[in-house]
Amino acid sequence: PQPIFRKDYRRPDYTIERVDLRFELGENFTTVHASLAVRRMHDTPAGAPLVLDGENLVLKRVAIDGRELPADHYIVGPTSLTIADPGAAFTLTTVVEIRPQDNLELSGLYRSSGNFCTQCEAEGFRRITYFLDRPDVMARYSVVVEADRARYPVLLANGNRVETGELDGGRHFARWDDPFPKPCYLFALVAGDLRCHDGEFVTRSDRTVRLEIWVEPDNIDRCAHALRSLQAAMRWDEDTFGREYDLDIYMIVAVSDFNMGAMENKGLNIFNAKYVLARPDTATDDDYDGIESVIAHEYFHNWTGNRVTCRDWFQLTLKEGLTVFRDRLFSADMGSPAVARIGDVLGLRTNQFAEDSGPMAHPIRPESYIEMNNFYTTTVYEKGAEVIGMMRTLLGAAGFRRGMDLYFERHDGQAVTCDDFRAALADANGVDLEQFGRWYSQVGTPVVRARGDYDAAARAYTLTLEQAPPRGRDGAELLHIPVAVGLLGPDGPLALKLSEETAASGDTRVLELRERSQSFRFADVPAAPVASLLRGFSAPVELAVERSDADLARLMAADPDEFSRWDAGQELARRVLLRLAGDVEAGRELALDREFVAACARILGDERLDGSLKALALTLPNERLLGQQQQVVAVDALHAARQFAVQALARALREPLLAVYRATAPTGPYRIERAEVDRRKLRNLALGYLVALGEPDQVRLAVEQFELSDNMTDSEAALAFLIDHGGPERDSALARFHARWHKDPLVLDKWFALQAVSTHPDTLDRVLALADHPDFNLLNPNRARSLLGAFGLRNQHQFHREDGRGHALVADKVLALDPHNPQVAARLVAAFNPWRRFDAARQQSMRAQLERIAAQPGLSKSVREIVDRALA
Ligand code: B3K
Ligand code: ZN
Repeated sequence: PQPIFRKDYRRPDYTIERVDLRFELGENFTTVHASLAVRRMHDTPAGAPLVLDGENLVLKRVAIDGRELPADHYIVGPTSLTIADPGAAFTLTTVVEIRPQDNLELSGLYRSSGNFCTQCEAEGFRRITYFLDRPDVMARYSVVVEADRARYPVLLANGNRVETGELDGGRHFARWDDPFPKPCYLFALVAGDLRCHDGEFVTRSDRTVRLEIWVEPDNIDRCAHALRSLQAAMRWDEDTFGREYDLDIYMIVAVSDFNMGAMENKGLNIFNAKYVLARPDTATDDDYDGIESVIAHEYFHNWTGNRVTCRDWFQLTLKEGLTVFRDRLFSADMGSPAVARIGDVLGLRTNQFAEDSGPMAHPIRPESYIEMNNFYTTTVYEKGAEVIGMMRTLLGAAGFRRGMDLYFERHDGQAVTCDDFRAALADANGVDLEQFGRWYSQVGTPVVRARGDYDAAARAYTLTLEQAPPRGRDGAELLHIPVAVGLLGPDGPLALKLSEETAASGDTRVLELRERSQSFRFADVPAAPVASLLRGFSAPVELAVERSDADLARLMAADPDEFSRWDAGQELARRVLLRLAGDVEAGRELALDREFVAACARILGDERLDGSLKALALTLPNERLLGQQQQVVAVDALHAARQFAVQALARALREPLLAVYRATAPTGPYRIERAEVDRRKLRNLALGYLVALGEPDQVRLAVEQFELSDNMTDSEAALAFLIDHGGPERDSALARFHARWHKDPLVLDKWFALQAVSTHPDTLDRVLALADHPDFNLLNPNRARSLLGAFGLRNQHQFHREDGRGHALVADKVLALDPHNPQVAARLVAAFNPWRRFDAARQQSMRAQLERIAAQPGLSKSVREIVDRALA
């Protein structure tokens, strides 16, 4: 397959203004009637052919303005329908047959739990009917859905339901009209036996919007949190960005087979059930948060994505980076901003930094792709959100809002580019974002070096910041980087005064680094300060600065920026763990740094910190993050070092940890509220350390918690620790959990995932056995991810076993899945991307698996693209 390049963008020759669809849904096949009002673009030469996209369609009829098209007027190719010289404006009618029941790719129209549903982004609509399947073709849709009434009592599509009725043979229909022009990737249809949890929202201009959450009948008692989240998101977007919802109805449907998290189809979101369903006994605190943020994300797309959409798929971050940024602002407002930010940054560093330094590295606005679905990446989403966040930091909250307002004013109803967005921000504020624009085209994580000089006589502190290109990418152009800085004096944070300023104010300054190297001079600094750099993680860069462990300990204790306190602690922990890994490799005796233990003890006892922040601060950096800091990832030594540190910390802090565990016992039934979440986070952190001691008394605490808790947060945590511990307690807990939950897919996914991420040395054998478990189903994306995704992408130590058995297992499953669901297989095969980062034996093992996959005849273009890039 040939790549498609951003530079080759051309507007379409024809556009489609109106779409009338009729779906006759059936058990053996589905017939799709389409009437498209097509118009030739004014500068398209007369006679230019109309080339429509289509995939896996059986064409039954094609007519123009009601007249059958003679066979020599069109050509049906494997992925297209070409019509010679169709005219300047006409109605094209096609009738095609499709087989949703055989659609295991879960792209286009498919079946899940017996119901019909769709997924069209990025290029699934062409698997439903012949169309100009590209986001810059925006049309008004009218859709009739016909189906058997008994099996499919509920018939949904985008927009407003304008007509329903009975048909012969026990069938019925519904007609839906969507008044807003949209690209076809936002088309959606659902038919099935579903129940509705409903509510409403009154907009600020006093319109009542009906809210409907549709689920399979058994799940009707798990929708309340999703509805509340939706209402909160609607209110927040009005308050924060002045954006009001535009239709009279907003629907969300939860399905069990879904390739990703959710989809923002106009007025009819379709969701992975994982991001809708929650009940205290089935969903954890983190699940509740995940639901809140994904519901909000899809809702926010109504303005950033749907009303204003992307001109072409290279612009994906226009809607995704921006919408992730918006859902993060929302989550920060709903809960703890510091906790939210720490979570974002952990994810960015663990996943995005790794992607950006490996074979799949690409700019947030890619230059080329073979399979677009491979570019729904952490770079486009999360780094894209960081880029938006930097512009907000540079413009300030009010300036950013002005820019957003102008963006909507200029582009409502259009399909636009990232440059259009940046221009709106710049124009609304009269600033120049030209240099900043390079963030859209550069690859890799830039490095910012910092050096401080204190001049006691002048009472001045000079901070020199320097930017260096990402590792291995010399020649990269200079970026515009906001670096938020504070200074810590002996008695705490200093009020800052840059030498050009007249008076000191505030304790944070955003310095704008635009040159290779720039110096910033702070005046009236009474004593040598410790600099707190990149507060709030003000730019997605790697910070290189020489700091003593003592400086870090001081930042950890006294930085007023909660994110930076956490970050300083993590850096200290990283150093301690990397030194320990060195000791492991050199065969030296291991001992945990006393200063580090003391710092951890202080955090545990710090009254100013809430439980969630304590838990985050006391969680040691994961093995993947640690590996990124090494030339060659020392898989076993890192694992041994981290395991040792956990146990040593638990030994040193046994009594305070026990005290914390006792003091945080629940005092009533589960409640999903901030203080309670904090309490559970801290309690489970303490339990994890205690169980790691391996002592019967502590293991018993976990067994009791597992057996007595009334909620999934506490039982899942206890189960995870028991799995790592092993032994009979593990087996009996797993058996009980399975017996209780095996009919509940989302909970059973946890049962698989916990075993796949375990640190226990027998994990690989257990994962192998689980892959043959009767409840395992490779074709269900959630289940495949829960076992294989968790193992291959999150369990560094077991996946990268030296004997290569972990690699072989994942490669086998990639090959087994690829013929059915290439999108999910492509996500899984990415586990091999970092292969060059490992030692010779592991490199050879991974490379051999990549080559085996590459040699597979008929490999999908999705997996082929990833594997070819990895081997290149
Ligand atoms: N826009 C969808 C993702 C579509 C992925 C296509 N492979 C969900 C989201 O980001 O909101
Ligand atoms: Zn999105």
